[in-house]
This record gives sequence, C-alpha cells and structure tokens, in this order.
Amino acid sequence: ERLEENVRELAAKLENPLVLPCDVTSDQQIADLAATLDREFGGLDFAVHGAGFAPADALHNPFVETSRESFRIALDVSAYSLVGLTRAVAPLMEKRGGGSILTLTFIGSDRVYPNYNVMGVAKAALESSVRYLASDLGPKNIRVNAISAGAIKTLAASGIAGFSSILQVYRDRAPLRRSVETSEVADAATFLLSPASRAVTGEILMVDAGMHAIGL
Ligand code: 0WE
Repeated sequence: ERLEENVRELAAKLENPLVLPCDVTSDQQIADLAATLDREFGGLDFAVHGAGFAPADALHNPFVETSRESFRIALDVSAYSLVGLTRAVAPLMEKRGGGSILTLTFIGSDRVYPNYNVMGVAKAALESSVRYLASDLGPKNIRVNAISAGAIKTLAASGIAGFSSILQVYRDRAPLRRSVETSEVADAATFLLSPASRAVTGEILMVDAGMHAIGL
C-alpha cells in the first residue's frame, strides 16, 4: 500500500495499463491474479517476478542469529513465490505457444556480502528454482531465467547500512569501473523476454559491470 502511488504513476505511462494486487505469500491471490489476466488478455507472453523480502532484523544481525520465522518469511516471499507464480501463469503461456519468465537475483546467493544474510540463502534457492522450473516447462516452450544485477541504488537498498560503500567498490574495482543502472537491467530483460533469447533457459545472466569476474 505504501508504494501503490509510485506503481500507479509508472503504470500510467503504459499504453493500456492494468494494475492488480498480489500478495505472493497467498496461493489464492496468485490464482486470482492469473484468472484476471486470463479474462482480460486471454493469455500471456511473459512475466517478470520482482518480489524479495527479509525482515529487517535479519539484515542487521549476524546471519547465525537468523530466526526460524525470518528464514521462513525470506524463503517464502523471495523464492517460493516464483514457483507459485510460474505454476499459475504457465497455462496462460501455453495458450500462446510458449512464454518467457524472468526473475531478479543478486550474487549474494553465491558469495558472502556483509548483512545480505538470509537474502543470500533465499537467492540461492531462487536461482536453483529457476533451473528446476526451466527443466519442467521447457517442453511447453516456456523459458525461465534470472538477471543477477550489480548493486543499484534503489528504494529497497536505501535503508541498508553500508550500501554506499558497496557502490564505491563497483566504481573502484568492477571491470567497467562503475555500478549498474536500472535501464541497463531493463535492456537485458527486454532480451530475455523476447524471441531474441529463444534458445536461452535456466540461465542466470550477470548484469553487473563485470564484478562477478573479479577475485580480488
Ligand atoms: O535483494 C536485495 C535487497 C532486498 C531486500 C531489501 C530489504 C530492505 C527493507 C529484502 N528485504 C528487505 N527488508 C527490509 O525490511 N538487494 C539485491 C539489494 C541489497 O540489499 C543488501 C545488499 C544489496 C546489494 C543488503 C546487504 C548488503 C548488500
């Protein structure tokens, strides 16, 4: 609700906007969303999953202190939601002869970033889910991929202690000597959602100014 106005402002720039609610922890709301999309459009060509959340205390305290409840919430919202969403939209994509599903991840899934903590564990589960979903849905010509974006100054990141120092490391050490912009992630997303990437599935595409290639 807090961000609804921002979403509506963005959507108003589209040709034929339709804004619908979806709490991704609710199977019912995911089913309702898919039913409305089916009724309004009669099918779907692509879907972008951009949901991620861990309770704030889990991003501040040492990882070893992560509670069972914070772990459950982070994995439910950030990883299971892709499985639930994919299952719901797959029939709409089948009607169109296939489709492309995209999610967003971060390299904190593979390597330790201070304070990323249980989000890293959730992103590891998300990336593995991308591969298992790609395997299940490939025969229906539905592709499932992720973009692993470099650190970007976003609203979600603004509350994170030490985030500006992460951006500075990108400027100092990434092969391109800079961090990443949202428009650059959008361009990669356009590729993965379009037939230009028709033979690409189960892939985690690094859009990170080359930071992943650096050891030290
Ligand atoms: O995935 C993320 C962060 C997503 C996120 C953000 C918040 C802030 C508010 C998930 N849950 C919450 N919970 C809240 O209460 N990123 C890729 C951005 C990010 O977050 C970091 C990073 C980076 C990069 C946290 C610590 C270190 C690096």
